[in-house]
Formats: sequence, C-alpha cells, structure tokens
Amino acid sequence: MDKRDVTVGTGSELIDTLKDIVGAANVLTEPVGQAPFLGDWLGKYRGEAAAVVRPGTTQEVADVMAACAAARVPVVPQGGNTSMSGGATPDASGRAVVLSLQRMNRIRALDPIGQTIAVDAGVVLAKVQEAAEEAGFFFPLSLGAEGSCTIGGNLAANAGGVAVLRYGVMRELTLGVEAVLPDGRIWNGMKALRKDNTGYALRDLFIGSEGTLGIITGAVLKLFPRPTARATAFAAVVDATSALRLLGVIRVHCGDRLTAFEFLTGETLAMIQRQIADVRIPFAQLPPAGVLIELSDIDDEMALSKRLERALGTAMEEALVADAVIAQDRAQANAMWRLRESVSQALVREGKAIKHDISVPVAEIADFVAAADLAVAAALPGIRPMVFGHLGDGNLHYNLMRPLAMNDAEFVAQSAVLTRIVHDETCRRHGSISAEHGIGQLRVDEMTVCKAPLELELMRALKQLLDPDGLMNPGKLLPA
Ligand code: FAD
Ligand code: 2HG
Ligand code: ZN
Repeated sequence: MDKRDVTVGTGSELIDTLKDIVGAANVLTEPVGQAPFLGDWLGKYRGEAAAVVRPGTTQEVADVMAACAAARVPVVPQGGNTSMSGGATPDASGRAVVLSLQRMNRIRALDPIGQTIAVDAGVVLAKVQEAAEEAGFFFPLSLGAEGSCTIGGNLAANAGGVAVLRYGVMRELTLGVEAVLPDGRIWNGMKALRKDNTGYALRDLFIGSEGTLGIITGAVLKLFPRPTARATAFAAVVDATSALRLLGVIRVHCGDRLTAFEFLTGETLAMIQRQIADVRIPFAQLPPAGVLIELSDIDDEMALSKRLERALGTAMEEALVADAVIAQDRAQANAMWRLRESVSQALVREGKAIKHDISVPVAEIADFVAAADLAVAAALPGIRPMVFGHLGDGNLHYNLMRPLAMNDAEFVAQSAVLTRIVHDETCRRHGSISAEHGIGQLRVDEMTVCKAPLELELMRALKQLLDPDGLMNPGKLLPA
C-alpha cells in the first residue's frame, strides 16, 4: 500500500488532531522521518504506520490516546525500540499510530531519604543510572541496550539483564507507575510506598504488559546504596553442569555479594572473537565454556577480590574450573564485560539466528542445555547452538545458527520445528518461553502451546476490560 493511501485510510482528520495536540513537528508522516520507528533492532520485522507521534507530556499522551480511540486507530507504544521480540514494530497494514515516548525524558524527582527516583517513561535507562550515581546512589537494572532502551520499555517488557541475581527484575525495582488507559484516562499510581495493601496491584498489571493495556508514562523506581567495590573474573568451565556447581560454590563463599553470573559456551565465545574486532577471550586457549562472575559490595575492593580468589580456588580444587582470570583493574573488568555485551551484535553479524529466551528452575538449567543440544542436533545435524545468558537466574538465550552447509533461507524455514523442540524442553521443566525479552510478535503463536487455557482466559478478560476495542499494540503478546 502506498504511503498516501495509508494516511487517507486512517483519516487525515486524526492526523490534524494529533498535530494540534503535540505540534506538527512531532507528528511524522513522511517515510524518511518514520523509518527508524518502523523496523526492529534485529532487522527481523518492518511495518508501516499512519503516523509516528511524539508527545512530550502525560497530558499530551492522554489526548493522543483519546483521539486515537475516537478514530478507532490502533496504537503501538515505543520507547528505545530495542525489543528483541518485535514488540514495538507496527504491522504492515499502515493503520497504526506509533506513539514514541522519546520526548518524555525528564527525571521528575529523587528522594534521598526514601531512596527513590521518579522519572518519565521515555528516560533512557543509562540516564537513570547516571542520575542515581550523581546523587550517590545506584540503580541496578543493567543490560546491553541500556544506552538506548527506556524505562517505559523496561517496564512494559519487565526487563531483566545482568544484575537480576542480586537486585531482581524490573518489576522488583519498581514502586509506582503512571499510565494512560486506551481511552485517554490517566491513572496516577506514582506512589513511592514500600508497603501498600489496598487491593489488586494495578502497577503489576502494566509491568510486563508489552504495551497491550495502555501507555506507561512515568514510574517511581527504587534506588540502592552505590557499590564501592567490585571484583570481576572470567572462569573457564567444562559445561553448564560445572557452571551450575560453580554457582553454588561462589554463593557459599560470597553470599549476596554475587551480582552477576553470566554463562557463554565456547562456540559463543569463538563467534564473538570472530565477529567483533576489539574483544578477546582472557585465556590462551578457547575453553569449552566460560562464566563471567561479578561481586559487588560497599566494602574495600582488595577484600572482595581476595574473597573471589578463595572461591575460585575452591572451585579449582573441586575441578569445576580449569582456569580463571580475576580482573586486576577496571579496564580489565570492562574488557570482560565488553566481551559479554558484544554477543547480540556478534550474532547479528554471524547470520540469521533462531532466537529463544527461556528460563527453567535454576537447578534444571544444565539438564535443559544437554537435552536441547541433543534434540536440535538430532533434528538438524550440524546445527550450531550459541548458548549464553544469565545462568544464575535459570535464563539462557538459546540461539540457534545454521549448519555451515546450509543457507540462511533453508535454515529459517526450520524455525517452527526447532522452536517447538526448544520450547517443549522448556515447558517440560515448567519453564518459561520468555524470561525477559517478552512475547511481542516473535512468540505470540507459542502462547497457546505454553500457557494454560485458564491463564490465557484471564489475560484476555483483563485485556477486554482495559482495551475493549483491541487497539493497543495489536498482534503482540496475546494470540488472536
Ligand atoms: P521498546 O523496544 O521500544 O518496546 C518494548 C515493548 O514495550 C513493546 O511491546 C512496546 O510496545 C512496549 N513499550 C515501550 N514503551 C512503552 C510505554 N511507555 N508504555 C507501554 N508500553 C511500552 N532485555 C533484557 O531483559 N535483558 C537483557 O539483557 C537485554 N539485553 C539486550 C541487549 C541488546 C543489545 C538489545 C538490542 C536488547 C536487549 N534487551 C534485553 C531487550 C530490550 O532492550 C529490552 O526489552 C528493553 O526493556 C526494551 O526497552 P525499549 O525502551 O527499547 O522498549
Ligand atoms: C543478553 O543477555 C540479551 O545479552 C540479548 O538479553 C540476548 O541477543 C540475545 O539473544
Ligand atoms: Zn539477556
């Protein structure tokens, strides 16, 4: 459909109304201006939109939503557009309005006594981290896209990342939420309360709702004491089973100081080295697998480093670790983290990946990897699993790459079969087919397979209550 048809089809009246609300400069209708909003980070999805609208205040969001509701036009909320599940990309119909929160980027308030920060939903995560640090605090959500993802997106996707082990997922870091309902009403849930037992937690309904229930416009987040000491190490292990046992040893020696425990198979490490110029593994030889471990504390750094050394020494005596390197300074620690954070980019360069984001009970994660590796290899000999992620959370990114003898198109044609195998291994262990990336459009068809009918029925009832016309982010999260 050509662009002009799209605009006329959804009503130029609505476009004029949107311009009145947010100013003409913030209603993008031309292909060039819209382009960055219509495709996803992975380059997997591309859609069309009648307009991209960029409101600057909660009231403007409310007015935009009321106008879209009146015109019966679907709305696709978008923050930093870093979704790994196509969650923020509109469909191909060109009917939807993409509502970008980019301009809602104010830190509203920071309370040093209550240790909270109130922000607009469009604030980039790194900016919240910086604001916390400037005030002598710490906001712990940390992920590879932190320089561009937004708090609203983090909330809508209930983001995880590399510090969940110690601090929890986004839901656990949030006290209050402000949201605009599909009909334009504003719900002000910006409470900074640690305790509030006044009925159903509406806040939690919006967290993880992937833009299907309304627009999150603000949030009150928890702050934490700023860690003054960090100890970072890379350990070479044989496989996920040794990594899991290593996790136990580190926990015994280091307790809650354990902040990150990130697993990468040797094939994944080799791929990163192949694809990213300025990273290298900290070992002379490629190990079968590696674990990036970080401790943090408000104690002194030397003591923390010694503690990690002792823990790794024990793990070596127990033959769980073949080799380990403890970072001697921040630059070495940063280099280890750069290796870890380069995986997604390396995967994109390596070719088409069939992506999975599973979680199982932590104790079963090694069994999952062994079983899934066997099953996918039996289905497609030569397949190359690139497995990495937050092993300490029971969450791995089980990415599959093509056998070298196959081309990308032939491989992608196998997606449904391979995903079925991976998700069956997950569900058999009472796991989740989306630990942190969300369902979006990538996994929407899997919902009927992996969610109980009663769960789906309740979710649909809530959707019907809040969004009776089905205008919020259609095609995402809930199967038709
Ligand atoms: P978007 O991509 O814009 O949107 C995500 C979803 O939220 C969509 O469904 C969208 O409609 C909805 N949405 C966005 N803003 C709002 C709003 N204000 N109100 C209502 N709905 C909204 N994720 C992790 O959890 N852990 C990781 O370790 C991790 N690492 C990543 C590394 C890289 C390199 C990349 C590219 C992504 C990574 N992600 C990770 C995925 C992604 O960054 C997160 O899901 C992030 O929370 C999305 O934020 P965003 O602002 O980009 O949201
Ligand atoms: C990570 O943990 C992200 O690095 C991205 O969640 C995972 O690219 C991926 O599959
Ligand atoms: Zn992850």
